[in-house]
Amino acid sequence: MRIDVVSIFPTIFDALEVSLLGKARQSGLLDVRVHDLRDYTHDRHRTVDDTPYGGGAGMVMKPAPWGEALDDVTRDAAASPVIVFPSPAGERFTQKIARELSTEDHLVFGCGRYEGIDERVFDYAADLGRVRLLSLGDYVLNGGEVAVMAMVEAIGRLIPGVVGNPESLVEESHEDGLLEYPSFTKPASWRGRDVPPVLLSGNHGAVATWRREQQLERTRERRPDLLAD
Ligand code: JBE
Repeated sequence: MRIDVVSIFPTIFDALEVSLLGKARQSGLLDVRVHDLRDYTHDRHRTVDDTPYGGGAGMVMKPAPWGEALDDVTRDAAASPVIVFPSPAGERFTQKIARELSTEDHLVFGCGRYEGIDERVFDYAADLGRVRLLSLGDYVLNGGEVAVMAMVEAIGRLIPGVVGNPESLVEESHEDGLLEYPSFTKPASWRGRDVPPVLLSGNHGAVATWRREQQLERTRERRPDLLAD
């Protein structure tokens, strides 16, 4: 999969070099290209923002650098990419969306800063690919960069071969719509706290039943909204 990221803080994405995703990049499973939005400006100050029409606080990202950046990263693309703009005003990013996006050949992420991006950019991007505004959650970040890091990690680890043992993917929180069951390792007793005896019983059926009950109980307590779906 090819991933292009456009940002005014490209070095934030240096963190993608490490760990699992770093290995996936080295082995060629993931081709991540990070672009500095300021490279698509032509003035001496490399200006990417301006004051909002209609007044109001903050600055808005100018459409021209975005237009050139999106033209550039989609130019030699094989197929129509999905173009993601992280935004607190977007649709909620979920494991289901991560799964969908993990099957794409080419993703483009546009990281906004300041009060946002000139709205015409989203309309223009729709001529170049399938546009999605996606939100990590109902809180406000300073820009899209941290949200894109999270999305790239969630999507990248679902690409076959990126996570060594595919079985470790299926038993995780949210893959079956429930929270994960609790995990324990040795020793069986630690600081007066014992591992639930069923896990030491060797009875696989009983273990599976107990884990399922734990998943349901935790989900009911912590995330009743998931059970409603
Ligand atoms: O979740 N997000 O995608 C965001 C992007 C930019 C700012 N705040 C967010 N929550």
